[in-house]
Amino acid sequence: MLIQAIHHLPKNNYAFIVNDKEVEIRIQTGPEVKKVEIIYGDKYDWDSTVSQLDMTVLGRDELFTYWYCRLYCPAKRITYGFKVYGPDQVIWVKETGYTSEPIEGHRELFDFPWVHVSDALTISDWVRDAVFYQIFPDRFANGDTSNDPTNLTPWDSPPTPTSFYGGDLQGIIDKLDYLSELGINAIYLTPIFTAPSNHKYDTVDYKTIDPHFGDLSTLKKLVNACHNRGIKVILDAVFNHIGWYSPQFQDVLKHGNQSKFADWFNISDFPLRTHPNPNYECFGFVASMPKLNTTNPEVKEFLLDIAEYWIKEANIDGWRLDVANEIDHQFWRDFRRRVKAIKPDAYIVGEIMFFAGPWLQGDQFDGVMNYRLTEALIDYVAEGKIDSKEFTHQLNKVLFYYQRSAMLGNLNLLDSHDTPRFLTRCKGNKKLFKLAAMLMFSLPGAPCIYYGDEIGMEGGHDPDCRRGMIWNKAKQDGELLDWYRRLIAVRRNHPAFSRGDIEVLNLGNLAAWKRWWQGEEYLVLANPSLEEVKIDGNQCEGYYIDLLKGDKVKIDKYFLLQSQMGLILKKLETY
Ligand code: ARE
Ligand code: CA
Repeated sequence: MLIQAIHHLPKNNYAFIVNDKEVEIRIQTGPEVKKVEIIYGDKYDWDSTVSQLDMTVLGRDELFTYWYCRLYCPAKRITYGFKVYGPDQVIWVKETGYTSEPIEGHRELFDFPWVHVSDALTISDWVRDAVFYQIFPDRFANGDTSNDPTNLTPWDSPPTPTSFYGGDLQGIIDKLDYLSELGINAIYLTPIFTAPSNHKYDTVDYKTIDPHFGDLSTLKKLVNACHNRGIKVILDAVFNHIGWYSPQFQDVLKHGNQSKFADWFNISDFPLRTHPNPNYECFGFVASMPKLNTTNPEVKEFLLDIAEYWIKEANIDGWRLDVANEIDHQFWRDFRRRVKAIKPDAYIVGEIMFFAGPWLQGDQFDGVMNYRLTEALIDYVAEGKIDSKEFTHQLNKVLFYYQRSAMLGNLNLLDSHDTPRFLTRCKGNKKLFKLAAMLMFSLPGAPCIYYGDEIGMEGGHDPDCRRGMIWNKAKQDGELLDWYRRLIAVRRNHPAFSRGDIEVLNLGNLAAWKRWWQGEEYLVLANPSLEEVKIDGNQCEGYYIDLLKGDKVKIDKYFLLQSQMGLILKKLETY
């Protein structure tokens, strides 16, 4: 047995609170392990409470098998160890190490000392059930030509890094019928505060709406109109850096170390310079985006006040946090406290493209933009670089990375204003694009549609992925729009997809998983390959209904899934 492959540590994603009386425990082993038992009890009453339970396989990746179980712990505390069955050996795993001697007593075991629900990451219902629509305001719809910037680029010509199209908040208000018909129930707007660029990530004034987008009253009107339709609105918090033209940075440029804002930034020496490299910290090497010193209490207060201001003033429903992983954890802990104090169900979602476990422990974010999943879908569906087995491994990794509630609070996306469009990655292959969208809608985490994906918009790297939204019906892809409407309806009518558990299956060269919720069971199958594939194994035999087409389907070991096709099925009791 590969003893070195065995890993467990209390808390994090290996032991976490499910509810006030239940914890989930997970352990990693090598692939050869046949069985794992957990031995657990209350350390204050060990002899009469000690019990044992078989653990279940949660998933596998290329190296490891992950096991889990849920433990009911009425005393709100649990102490535990593991019994691991290898092919030729049985060992017991304790906090102090591995032994071939059976566990006796609790002294050397792992401990989950108390179930404090206040420490747990709980995701609000609306977030779990959300279907987001991401809007880049300059490019979505121009509802007020009187606020247009000068030198507009014509709506249907290709974007450059500096072109303006005239889109604004009134334009979004005008298109709410379209969004309601599509079925989305949440909107994420990239930045809308005063800033010189078209993307507005170089903020000048966090307390005013950029005049090309509208003003406070337009934002209030938009949020109210959305709320009346059951649509939530979140904004982009660009707190890692400020814009070159902000009064604070301008003051430092002018007064150097005599500026009262000198400590708002991290500056190596004065005077400031930008060549050959900036002598102050910034976002990447972008001199026009000086990084804010969020450990300075004045800066922190300035930013936290902004976070509260827009919730109080315009009643927004949460924040997407730009470059969230480059700001200190203490800042985000206070951010969460302040935001949740005024809106307990506000959504806080970080932009983190790497492993985000440390931010998803309950004290900082509700979720992250799940770019790891995006990458797996690109490799598997769009580019065919990995097969079903490898995709399943990647998926299990993404699922195992985080505790369960964080999985449900993540924002899943196929693309965004920072990446090429998914359809373009598929080289225009609609079958593959539809398949990827289907997979995203059937996985845990709120799906987020980047404006225009639903009507077949294409676009390469930034800025090409930021073209003007196509409103001419003749140029919209009606087949895709219909597909998206159906996917959204399936997701919203069947809570298993937004709230339920998931089990990833191994059915040969297919991606497959089960979802279930309150006695209802669902099966998702996908085959992006160029060949028809036969189901391998009998883990899902039975009768189902195809939720996208309405047909009845019988799944058995002879079932063939066509090339570049996917299915979302609901299990039927009888045929
Ligand atoms: C401009 C150019 C880009 C160029 C960039 C860097 O357009 O082509 O790559 O400069 O010099 C905003 C604008 C961008 C602008 C940028 C700088 O929207 O158009 O880019 O400002 O002026 C990394 C970060 C991630 C960040 C992306 C852009 O980890 O946080 O880069 N995303 C946010 C926003 C952006 C925004 C900013 C941050 C800055 O969502 O829109 O940019 O406020 C790989 C890497 C990632 C990298 C990613 C880029 O996956 O692994 O680390 O993300 O590519 O997509
Ligand atoms: Ca306008």
